[in-house]
Amino acid sequence: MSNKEVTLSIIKPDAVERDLNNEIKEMFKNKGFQIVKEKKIQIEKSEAEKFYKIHETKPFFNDLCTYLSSGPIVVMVLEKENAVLANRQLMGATNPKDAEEGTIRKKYGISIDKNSVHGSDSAENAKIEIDFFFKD
Ligand code: IDP
Ligand code: MG
Repeated sequence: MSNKEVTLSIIKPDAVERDLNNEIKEMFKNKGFQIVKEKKIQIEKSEAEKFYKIHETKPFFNDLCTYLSSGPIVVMVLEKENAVLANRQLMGATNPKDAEEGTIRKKYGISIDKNSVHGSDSAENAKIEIDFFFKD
């Protein structure tokens, strides 16, 4: 049965800063993702805190929010069969050191905090995250 899904992807500041937008978008397209919405923005730290609220008790929360708001990001809605899982697989492990060959984080990630991309971790969170950035 077909399960066309959408998921939220973010190209994080470390990758935008290195001009990797097009390379990363090509990796999505080559895997059959359609980029159905896209915008380049910079967010306030307070918005990053809302976006990453699920991590608010983690020791890295403050640095994470400072980082996500430190420069331009590219926010995208990706569509494909089983997009949430397919995107997590293409992204690779959170720590680029653990990411497999062929993944975005293996190729471009610098460190666990500067790991180049964000991707929703469930269909439910994808909806929340897409609304967060694209609700008019
Ligand atoms: P994910 O991005 O692979 O879904 P999460 O566990 O949701 O990983 O963490 C969100 C982000 O927080 C990660 O992408 C990474 O940038 C950062 N992060 C996660 N764990 C650590 C850590 O132990 N130290 C520093 N930053 C971390
Ligand atoms: Mg996550």
